[in-house]
This record gives sequence, structure tokens and C-alpha cells, in this order.
Amino acid sequence: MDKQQLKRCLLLFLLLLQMQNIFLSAEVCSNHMILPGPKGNNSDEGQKGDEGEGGKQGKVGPPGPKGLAGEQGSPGDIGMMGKTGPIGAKGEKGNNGLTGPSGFKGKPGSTCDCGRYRKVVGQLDVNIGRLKSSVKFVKNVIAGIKETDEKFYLIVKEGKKYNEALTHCKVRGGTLALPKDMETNSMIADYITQAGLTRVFIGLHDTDKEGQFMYTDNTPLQNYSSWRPGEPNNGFINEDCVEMVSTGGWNDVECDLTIYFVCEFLKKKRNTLTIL
Ligand SMILES: [Ca+2]
Ligand SMILES: [Ca+2]
Repeated sequence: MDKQQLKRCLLLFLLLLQMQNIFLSAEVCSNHMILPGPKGNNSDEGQKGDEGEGGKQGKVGPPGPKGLAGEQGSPGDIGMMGKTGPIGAKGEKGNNGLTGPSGFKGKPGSTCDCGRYRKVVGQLDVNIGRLKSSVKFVKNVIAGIKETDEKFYLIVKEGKKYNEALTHCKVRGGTLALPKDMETNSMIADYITQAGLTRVFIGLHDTDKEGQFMYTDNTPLQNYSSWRPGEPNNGFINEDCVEMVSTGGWNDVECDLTIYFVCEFLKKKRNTLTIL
């Protein structure tokens, strides 16, 4: 080692020594603490300390995993009865039942004069038939009745030919209606309209002599008539009977036409309408 190198080493040594002093003095000034002594030997081990105090209660842990499903519970009590439901639709008619057993044989009858009773029963049948016919007649006219001071007027809602209609009125004590003046004609026309009809037979015809119209009480047409325009025209050669339409107009038509008709009954004869 030359002289120059020896000088550099000496300076470096001095520098390091100076830095150590600086560090030691700075540590003592900053801590102001008494440094512990060196660790003792194993033979100098201290006594076991007292048991420490219990620790603080820990925080609530996170929720545990979902448990297994429990067993099925027992059935609950029966519920309250519900409200009565609406009435159901009518059911289909059932099949006929089986035929029942035959009844016991009847007792033998006694001999009698049956001819007499048969006659009575036969007469009852006739009366019942007439009663049914009369009831039917009344039903047909019950919808309405018109009257003047002297007469009743009844529309019969049974389709008949002219002669049948006339007979129908006569057997009950009347005849087909005879409109001989405007007032009566208008009343019958209103009656037809109110009954919802369009045409009815009236008691007028020219069956005896063509073109010479007569009422069914054998009186001729006089000052009053209510022919529709162009009528009577005897259009189908045999138009010998007369209908009235709802406007009150007359028209000659075939007597074999089957239509409703209007009867009239005189009041003078005390309840002229003969039921039976
Ligand atoms: Ca005629
Ligand atoms: Ca005519």
C-alpha cells in the first residue's frame, strides 16, 4: 500500500466513526427512554403471571345455514259451511219407469137397463160438445165487443166461408153485421182495426141477382154504401159476398173465401147472444 492509499483509508475510517457518534446521540435525544437491559439467562426465568381477566363478548356471528324441513303438521279444524249456491238448471226428464204389475181382476157387474143410461150419457156428450163450441165462440169474441143503443157487435176470429159465418151468427140469435149508416160502418171499421185484423165478412151479398146487393135481413141497399174505389167489380165472376176492410171500405169477394166475420145481435131480445 502506497502512501496515497493509506491516507484515503484513514479518512474513511474517521468519517464512519463520526457518523456512528451522530446516530447514537440522535437516538438518545429522540426517545428519552431507558433501554432494557440484556436478556437474562435461562436460569433467571421469571414466575408465571396471574390469570388474566375474561375477554370482551364477541360480535354476533353471521346467520347459520337453513335448517332441514320439519315434519308435516296435523290437519286443522274443519272450516265453516259455505253460503248456499244458486239454483242449478232444470235437469233432463228421466226415462219412464218400468210398467207396474197388473191389477186385480174386478168384481163382476150386475145386470141393469143400460140402454136408458146410454141415452142419458149420449145426451150429455151432445151437451158437452155444444158447451165446448160455445166456450170456443166466447173465447174468440172475448177480446172485444162493440155496442150501440140497439145492438151488440162481435168479431169472431174463426175463419169461415160466408154461408158458414152467417149460420154461425144465426144459431146464436144474430146475423152477420149490417152496416146501414156511416156511424155503424165506422164503428165496425174501428173494431176491425182494434182487433188487429184487415178484413171480415159483413151481411151483404148479391147472390140472388147479380149487381143487386141485399143485406142478410133481406133489405136492399138504400142511401148508404161504402164501396172501395172500383168496387163492386164482380172481379172473379162469382164475387157475390161482401167484406169490409179496416178502413171501412167494402169489396165484393168470392163467398167461398175463408175469413173472419162480424156478427150483430139485437139488444131488444133480452140477451140475444145464445150461449147454449
Ligand atoms: Ca157479384
Ligand atoms: Ca171485388
